[in-house]
Amino acid sequence: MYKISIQKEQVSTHNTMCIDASETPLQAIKAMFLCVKKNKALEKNNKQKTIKMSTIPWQERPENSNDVMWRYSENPIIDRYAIPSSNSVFNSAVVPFGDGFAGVFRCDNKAVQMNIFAGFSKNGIDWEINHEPIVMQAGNTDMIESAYKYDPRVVFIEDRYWITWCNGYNGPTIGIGYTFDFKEFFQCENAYLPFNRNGVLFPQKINGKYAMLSRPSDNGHTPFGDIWISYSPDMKYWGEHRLVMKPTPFEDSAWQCTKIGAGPIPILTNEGWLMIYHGVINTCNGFRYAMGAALLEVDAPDKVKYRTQPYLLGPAELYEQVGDVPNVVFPCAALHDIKEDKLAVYYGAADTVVAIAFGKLSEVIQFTKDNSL
Ligand code: BMA
Repeated sequence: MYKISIQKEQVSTHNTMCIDASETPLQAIKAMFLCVKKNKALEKNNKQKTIKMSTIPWQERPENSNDVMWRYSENPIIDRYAIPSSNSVFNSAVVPFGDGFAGVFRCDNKAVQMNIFAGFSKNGIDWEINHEPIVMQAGNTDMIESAYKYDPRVVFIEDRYWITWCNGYNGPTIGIGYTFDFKEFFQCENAYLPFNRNGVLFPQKINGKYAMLSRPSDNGHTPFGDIWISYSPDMKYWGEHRLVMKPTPFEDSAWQCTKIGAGPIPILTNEGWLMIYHGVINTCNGFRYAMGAALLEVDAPDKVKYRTQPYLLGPAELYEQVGDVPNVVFPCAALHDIKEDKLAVYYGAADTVVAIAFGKLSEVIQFTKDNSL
């Protein structure tokens, strides 16, 4: 065994590759090269953090609206044919990056194969999406099989951007990966057994552990689904699974009576974790997806303090009602500015395009408290 002395914290998720697996001198040299490269990326990333963050996309509430959340007037912001190969671009995630924003986009191609693509934007509205999908290298595992990837979420934790997505490995489960620069990507162990979807990480450790919401499901169009939370010491082994919330009784709040799933990365507020989620009702014409919010206890996010009885945003505009799958509002990301009291939620519309909805953070929180189930 060839040991390499590199600070453990600096390469924590590369441990398997950098230290334990160095059986030959060649492997050891390769591993060292990788670690040095990673540390350079880390330094660069730390420098980026000192750059002033760009302002998030924003538009005031229209004068004729009393809604707690309202749509961007130029929606949809990303067209289905945004890249040459795409049939649709939807259910995508964005995050502040450098002096602008980066994102991971779900682009289904014209064979309707699902994959994730990196993209960049100065203002969070106009996006340049790479024409080639993300290529993963091995992160904390050698097994990076993936028949398909869809519905990504992205979050910055500690020193890197973590990505979760629905990963095809003998059925859908939760894939995890990370990047320092949105150029090189590393795939880790899947979090759970199939079948699972909507894996959403918290932006910081809770009681010393990484925390992730997810939605155990089936191998098809799942006619059920609760939100669960699980914890991990190392982003590899997940356990301490706890139920967070279930669909509601039909008579209480029918828009979320069939299944629910976490959406954007939860936001830490004075009233707890603001978790925006999707809720589904099964109708004569199939599933209808709308968006609601809940407030979870800060140190025990399996405890729901409040949860909206009415939805915050449901499919009502043409681009939400008409597309490859009609009547879908599917939030996967949010940018927020606590000081400015602003929230911008990115959602997939009708499984075809990407759109944005705005709200005042304080009003969304108050609405959630005042209209709780
Ligand atoms: C879910 C997922 C989402 C999709 C939604 C509506 O099961 O597949 O990607 O947006 O259905 O079709």
